[in-house]
Amino acid sequence: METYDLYVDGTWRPSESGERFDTVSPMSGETLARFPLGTPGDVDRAVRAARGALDDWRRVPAPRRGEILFEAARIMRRRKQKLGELVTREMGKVISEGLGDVQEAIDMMEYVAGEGRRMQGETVPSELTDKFCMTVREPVGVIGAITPWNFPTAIPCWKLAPALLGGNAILFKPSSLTPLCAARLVEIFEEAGVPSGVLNLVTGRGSVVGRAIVEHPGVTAISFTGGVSTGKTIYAGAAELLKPVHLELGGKNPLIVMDDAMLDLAIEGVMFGAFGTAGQRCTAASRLVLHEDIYDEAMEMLLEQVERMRIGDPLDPDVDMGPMASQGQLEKTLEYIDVGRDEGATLRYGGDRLRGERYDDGFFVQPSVFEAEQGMRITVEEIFGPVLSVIRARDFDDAIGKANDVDYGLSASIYTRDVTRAFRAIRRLEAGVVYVNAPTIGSEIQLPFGGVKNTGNGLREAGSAAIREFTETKTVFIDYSGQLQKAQIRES
Ligand code: UN1
Repeated sequence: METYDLYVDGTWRPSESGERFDTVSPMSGETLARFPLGTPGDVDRAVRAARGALDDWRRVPAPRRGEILFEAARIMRRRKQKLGELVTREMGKVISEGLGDVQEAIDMMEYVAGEGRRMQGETVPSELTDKFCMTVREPVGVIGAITPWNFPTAIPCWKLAPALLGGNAILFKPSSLTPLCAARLVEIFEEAGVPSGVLNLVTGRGSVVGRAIVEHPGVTAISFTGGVSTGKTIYAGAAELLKPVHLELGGKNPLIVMDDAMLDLAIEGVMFGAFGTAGQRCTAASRLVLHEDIYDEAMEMLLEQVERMRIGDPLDPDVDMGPMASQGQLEKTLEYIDVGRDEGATLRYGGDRLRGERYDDGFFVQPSVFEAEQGMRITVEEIFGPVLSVIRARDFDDAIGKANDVDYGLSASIYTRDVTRAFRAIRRLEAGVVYVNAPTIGSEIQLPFGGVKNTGNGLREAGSAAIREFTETKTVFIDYSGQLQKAQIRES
């Protein structure tokens, strides 16, 4: 059994508690590795290491920091197959998606590495003679990166890569369901040449380690992806210290299919959007809004495909859906299925835990399809499982109204061949990411990612937002006139 330590100040060392937890395969229940339960004292040591490393790291020219990221991306490419398999073993998504997770991490590293030679500021004219105005991008300081289990390599890299490029030091606290993927990432950054103390890994409970990171005055800013209630706790805790926080929280994403849509394409998109990653994506299509004229036909096509889904060992390339990531996720999914039944939604497929020799050791649940009314709990609350609510819409306006009738706003999609409707939907859908004729999942890293309403706090990550998120703007005025010049104060 592999036993890991914390990674602080460039060395792997035990936590002061001496206690550990297991990371297990959601497929077989087998323990994959043991990790330390970090303490506030461990966080403090890591913050000191990060603070100590910051001065030298921020003075490394950004293109050089970028070269380290290019090297990390190269190592990751070489290990893509192994890492992808690890994602699948530790988290349970099917192998094609495990590899996709790693590819998204690589994409982000390469994108951000190139930014090392850009990191643009602004130059604008001054209102005064012989005066120069510009902005430069500077490190924020020590970043607390608190990451989820559903994208155990991609989401950490959305945060770690731009934070490193920006010249920051980092406290990395991964989900306790996927610490092994996190440790492998840290090893890659170490091998690529990230100096000691710049990147520190502290594993353990969110309520202990996460809280200590949020409350430590030496941590300058927090970037968090996860659930709404944890997000609110972090936001409130950080407010006390006026600490900048970036939050990427839940979704209840609608996929609208209009009466003129290419139905085969749309249903294929629904299958991938709703049941990819067993519905455990913030971007999952958890609501299918069907125009009433194609409702029956689309429903029939959908159910036929859901019945054919192959569920089982996610390492088997012929399997469509693996287990839920944890016992907790399985229970939450089953609870919501009960909620749906109780509130009168019609269960058209699924609804049960899968039993039998192939399934008993893992957290397997059937993909489930409800016919529901918009407004029921299963249509407004995030389930984070393979549960799809199908909602009937009279027309375009009704579909958009129902799509927007939730507190979240991450991604949304419409299938239509009518360009007018497509553009109207783009304008009217309340979401940070909108798709036309494609499912709600699969955002590319060179564009900003994030949502409106309760999905976040107005910020974005990835794309052009990545560097903004992890740098401060410094405004600089240089007066070379040799005299005191007064802005705004004029003769007339
Ligand atoms: C998430 O579920 O938290 O757009 C992120 C997508 C992926 C990222 C999902 N690129 O579905």
